[in-house]
Amino acid sequence: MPESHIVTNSRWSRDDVAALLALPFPELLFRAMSVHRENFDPARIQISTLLSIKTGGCPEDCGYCPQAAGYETGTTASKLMAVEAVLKEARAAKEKGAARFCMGAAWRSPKEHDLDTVCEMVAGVKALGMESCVTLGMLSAGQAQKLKDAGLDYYNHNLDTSPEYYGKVISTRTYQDRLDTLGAVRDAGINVCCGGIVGMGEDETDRAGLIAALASLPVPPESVPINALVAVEGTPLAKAEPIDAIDFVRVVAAARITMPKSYVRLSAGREAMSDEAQALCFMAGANSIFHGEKLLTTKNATVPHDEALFAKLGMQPES
Ligand code: SAM
Ligand code: DTB
Ligand code: SF4
Repeated sequence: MPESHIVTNSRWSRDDVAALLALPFPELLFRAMSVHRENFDPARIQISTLLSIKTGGCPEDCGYCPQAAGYETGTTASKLMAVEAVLKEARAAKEKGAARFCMGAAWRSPKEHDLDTVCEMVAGVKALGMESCVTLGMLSAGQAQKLKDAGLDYYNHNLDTSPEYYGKVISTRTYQDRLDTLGAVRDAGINVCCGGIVGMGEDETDRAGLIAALASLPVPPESVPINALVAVEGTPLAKAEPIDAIDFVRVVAAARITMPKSYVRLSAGREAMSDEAQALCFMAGANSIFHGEKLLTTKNATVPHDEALFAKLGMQPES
């Protein structure tokens, strides 16, 4: 049985998390920093690189997503990349210091022959000595087992928002569908990467609901990506009001306090964030980023900018 199955989770209600989010900011930050220090070296950061292995043309209707076929976003749909082309990118990422290589596909769920190709990619990334992560949409138990057998380390599948706000953003799959996929991944013994997006017009209760849902999974996710919406022209959320930077830091702090042993990843949205806001996120317990010029289809903070920021903050990649 994988070690993660032994760790049982403490339950966090939405009210508990709402109370954390409402704390005076210095108090919240102090609590988050204390929990972070008890569990991690606060000067170390886990570096992941992201590659879109199959872009656009997705049949789902996630209101934030530039890859949904139903929205005019200017994203060009492509076929699944060839294994060798993906491994070339993985080698380049390794040379730039990435410990984990994450591959994303714009699918509702993978077809069997595509899954076989992704399994080859996973095995190739592992052979390079890197950790592997994929995000391919919904999975059955059998598909999760196939990925595990290929050596997959992490599967990313987000709850995205609170159960209550979810229906305002996505109609083509349910919250329960997502929980079922997360269960299949966990049961196959793959580490779970699961988080959400803020800045989609949700209120503080929804943010509390998202963090409570993540922290109350039967076993907490090993990795928790917190995305700030990248508002893309053509998507239903193109005009969403951006989240206030301090409110964003509060969400990161609540994730750190409620999931003390998880990596909290400052994911999409860093390009629009000031150095000071990112520094506050790292103080509040974020200890992982996506490094590289691009996320899946949108711009990320640039590599030289990140390097300068880490040098300023005296922070180093985890080896
Ligand atoms: N299609 C698969 C799925 O939805 O599970 C995998 C890829 S999907 C792009 C992965 C995650 O990216 C989504 O669950 C969502 O949380 C995040 N995401 C997508 N578009 C985003 C955006 N514009 N801003 C922030 N996060 C976004
Ligand atoms: C996650 O939570 N964030 C990443 C990753 N998982 C796959 C994706 C962010 C995508 C941002 C929009 C884009 O670049 O298309
Ligand atoms: Fe498709 Fe994933 Fe985008 Fe939803 S988030 S539209 S499932 S690529």
